[in-house]
Parts: sequence; structure tokens; C-alpha cells
Amino acid sequence: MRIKVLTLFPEIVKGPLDVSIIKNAQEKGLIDIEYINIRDFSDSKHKKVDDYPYGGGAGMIMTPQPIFDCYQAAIKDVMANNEDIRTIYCSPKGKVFNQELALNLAKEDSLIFICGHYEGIDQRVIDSLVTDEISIGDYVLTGGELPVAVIIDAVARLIPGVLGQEESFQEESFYSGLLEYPHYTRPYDFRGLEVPSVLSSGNHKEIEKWRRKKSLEITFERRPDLLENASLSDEDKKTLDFLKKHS
Ligand code: 4GX
Repeated sequence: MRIKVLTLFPEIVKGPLDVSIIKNAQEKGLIDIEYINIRDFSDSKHKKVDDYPYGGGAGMIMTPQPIFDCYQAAIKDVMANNEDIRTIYCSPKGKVFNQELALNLAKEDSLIFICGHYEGIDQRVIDSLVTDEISIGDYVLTGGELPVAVIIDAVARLIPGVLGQEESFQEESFYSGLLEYPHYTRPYDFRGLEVPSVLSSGNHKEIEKWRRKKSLEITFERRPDLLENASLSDEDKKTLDFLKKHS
């Protein structure tokens, strides 16, 4: 997958992606991330990229010219016609990001991200270039760089080859929309805190049953909203009926 990130602060986006799994994915050529500095495209003498808002108010707005010209340059080498290209802008006004949207974006050959900083970007950029306005949650950050890194991370790990064999298998077969069961590793007894005994029983059927029950319990307690869209067996439904009766 080819990814282009248009930003005034490339180091913020690059930092978290040049480590660990996503770093390896880039080295393996599974994803190619290019960072393009919007400031380099400013026509103005002093490389100005922002200005006061029409109508007044606090803060600065990123002007359209550097972003339009940066975008033009970004789509030039790769991509067919710009209608085909998913162009993502992160803001609290966007559709809330989730795993379904990550899976959907992971199918694309190329993605362009435009990062807004300060109070945001001129609306004409969004209206003309952006296909997907996405929010990573209901809080306010100083810019779109961190949300873009979050989205790239979530999308990249879904590309075949990025995760190990075992992890990708888990991703495909166990992604049920429930929260995860708790994990334990050695030692069995850590300062008097013991691992649930079923996990060292060697009884794989019992282990699976225990883990499923724990997933259902934690989801019921903390995120009952997720149960609406989860894929549940008849056995799961019985477990949930029990939890409802005893809560
Ligand atoms: N999920 N931010 C965007 C600039 C901005 C300000 C106002 C439009 C209108 C965010 C989030 C987020 C901070 C990114 C402000 N753009 N993005 N930026 N939460 O808080 O995605």
C-alpha cells in the first residue's frame, strides 16, 4: 500500500510509525509511507501557510493554496484520477474511526492523508479534495498528525504479511467484536498472585470456554453497546442471559 501524508509536521506522524511492527512492514516493502511538507508548496515569500479566519475569531486557519498544490504533486506520480483516491482528513467532525473502517481502508492500493493543524483547514480543501473525514474520538488534539498515525497503524497491521502468521490468523478467525479475555504469562505464582488454573490444565476445550466466558463478561460489564453487533453463538447468548439475570 502506498501512503502519502501531507503535513506541516512530518516528524509527529513519522515518529510512532518508524518503530517495531510498522517499521518492519515498511522495510519489507509492504507499505510505503511518504511524508510531504505542505510548507514546501507555499507560493508566498515567507512560506506562509496560515491566515486569520474570515468572520473573525481566535486562531489561524491553514490556507488552501499550499495544500492544493501539495496534493497535486502527491497524486501526480502514483495514481490514476483523483476520484479513485481515498483522501482522508482527521477532525472531531468526522465519522468515528473503528475496526470496520480500518478493514475497509486496508483494501485500498493507496491513501492520502491531509493533516490539519492550528484551528483547521479552509473548508474548500475539505469540500474539493477530501473523501473521508474521520474522527478518532470525542476529544480535541492540537493537530491531525497523531490521529493520522493512529489510522495508519490500525490499517497497516491488517495488510497481509505485516503481522506474523499466528497473529493474522487470530485477527481473521477471532475478530468477533468482543473485548479480549485476560492474558497471563510466567511465573505461575507472582508474589502470591496466581494464574487461573484452567490455563495450565492443558485442556484446550476448557481453556477456549473460559476465555470466551471472560470475553463476554468484560464486554457485558464495560461495553454492552458492542454486544449489538457481535457475532454470538447460542452458547454465548445463554452465558449473556445468565450475566443479565445475576447483575
Ligand atoms: N479525531 N484534531 C484536527 C484541526 C481542526 C480543528 C477544527 C477541523 C476543525 C481529531 C480527533 C482532533 C484536532 C484534528 C484539531 N480541524 N482529529 N485538528 N479527535 O482532535 O480526529
